[in-house]
Amino acid sequence: MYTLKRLKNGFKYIEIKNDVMQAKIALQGAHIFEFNKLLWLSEISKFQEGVAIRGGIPLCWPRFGSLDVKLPQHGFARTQMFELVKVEEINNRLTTVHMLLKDNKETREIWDYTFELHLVFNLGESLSISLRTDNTGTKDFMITQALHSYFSISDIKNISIEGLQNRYYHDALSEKKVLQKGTIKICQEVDRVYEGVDKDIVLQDGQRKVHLRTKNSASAIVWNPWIEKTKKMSAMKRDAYKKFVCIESANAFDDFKTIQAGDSYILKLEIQESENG
Ligand code: TA6
Repeated sequence: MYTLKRLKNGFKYIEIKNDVMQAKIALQGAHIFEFNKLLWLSEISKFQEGVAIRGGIPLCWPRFGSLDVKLPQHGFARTQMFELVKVEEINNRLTTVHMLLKDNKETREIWDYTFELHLVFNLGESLSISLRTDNTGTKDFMITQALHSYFSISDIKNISIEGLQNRYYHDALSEKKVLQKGTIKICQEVDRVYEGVDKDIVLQDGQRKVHLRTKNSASAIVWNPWIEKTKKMSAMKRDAYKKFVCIESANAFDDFKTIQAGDSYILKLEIQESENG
């Protein structure tokens, strides 16, 4: 069952429920901002056209980061209005949602390519996202992208992240390339782009485990702004850093993708939450 909702300022999202989950997805940015208790959402996030929601899973496309000065940080997709193509109740434990963004006058002004961007969510025992880029034009184009997932956690001091051991990362703070030794624990600002990612990533939070499995992604970002950076971030309370960690499934930096005219590229992510038992 799903309902199209509209806030007083006209901001539109859909609320989807079935026997195993409740989710909310904004049409702007095809931005899922609730999936059971999996995702963190800032209590002071704006829900306003043209402003990215702070939390959930923002879509970074056609760029991750701010390396292309002609494009906004993390690209324009997260502030573009997507079309709701279809909601399908496969059964009482699985609902799929298909949203679509096509190039338009505004996007062509800053990124002169024609494309279709298809987001398909599988909402059930787990959360799966398929991000398909179709190059519908006559010119090849390059993208970097990320599903910039904010995960809700009990407290930043309680968590550890497995699966990135022995992988190099670009440290955005020191601008150095560093080898990840062992499990990741966070006790300071962390902003790292991991490369050569070829294993599932597991976020451990006490007895709770969040398992990330990707397809066609060889890079991942781990980010927590910690105390000082949080003060500079929009739509974040001062203690927000304690309650979320971003583990972002990406094609970022050297993991960029060149999509030939008429071709497509699909990044897939499946997130499974479980309690150790
Ligand atoms: O993915 C990490 C990062 O690039 C950080 O450097 C920080 O800027 C974060 O994304 C949030 O960016 P945003 O544009 O959503 O405020």
